[in-house]
Amino acid sequence: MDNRQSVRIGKLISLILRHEPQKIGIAALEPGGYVPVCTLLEGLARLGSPLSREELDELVRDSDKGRYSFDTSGTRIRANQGHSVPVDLGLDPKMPPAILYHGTPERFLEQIRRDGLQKMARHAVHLSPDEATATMVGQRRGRPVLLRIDARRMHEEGFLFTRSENGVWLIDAIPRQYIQFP
Ligand code: HQG
Repeated sequence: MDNRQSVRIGKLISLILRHEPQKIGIAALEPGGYVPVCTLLEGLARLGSPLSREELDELVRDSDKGRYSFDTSGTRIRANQGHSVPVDLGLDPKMPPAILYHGTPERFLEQIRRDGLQKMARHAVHLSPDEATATMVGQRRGRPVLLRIDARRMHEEGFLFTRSENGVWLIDAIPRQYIQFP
């Protein structure tokens, strides 16, 4: 598979595992957000994008953000984060670093100043442990602004953070008083 092909099929796999599992006939994700690998491969073939198990392994291994993972037996696969369908990723709450980062396009700032960070269409607000990643996330849709989140204080005050397998921090919402605006 060349790079263009793997990006295209990666997007289709993200769409299925995060947003539309019904595309391959799955009504709901299994606990942990998993779907059987064989169902995914059959579904991809039916959608006109056949993929071998070896190619899938390669795609999971080479995903630039580590977007997908297999369960311990290797028979089921999930997206590590980014879902819009209801999902219980089965992650235990973890102590976050003192500061976490969120990158967002400039045009959302006014609303975020008013309402804090909301999960919008996804199952959680996504936060990065470093500025560079957050800036990349923000610039997907415009001029990025970097927000610093006082995760230590939130943790001390009882907010629960989880961390996805690929290192993205997830939380329900960030009230505005914990956000440091530039
Ligand atoms: C913004 C990609 C107005 C929020 C990335 C964001 C990430 C508000 C947008 C992952 C708001 C939602 C997630 C409020 C939040 N008012 N706007 N109150 N609260 N927003 O895509 O964090 O490549 O759902 O700032 O790399 O941008 O797909 O979230 O701009 O890891 O693997 O609403 O998706 O990963 O956008 O990105 P998103 P996100 P993948």
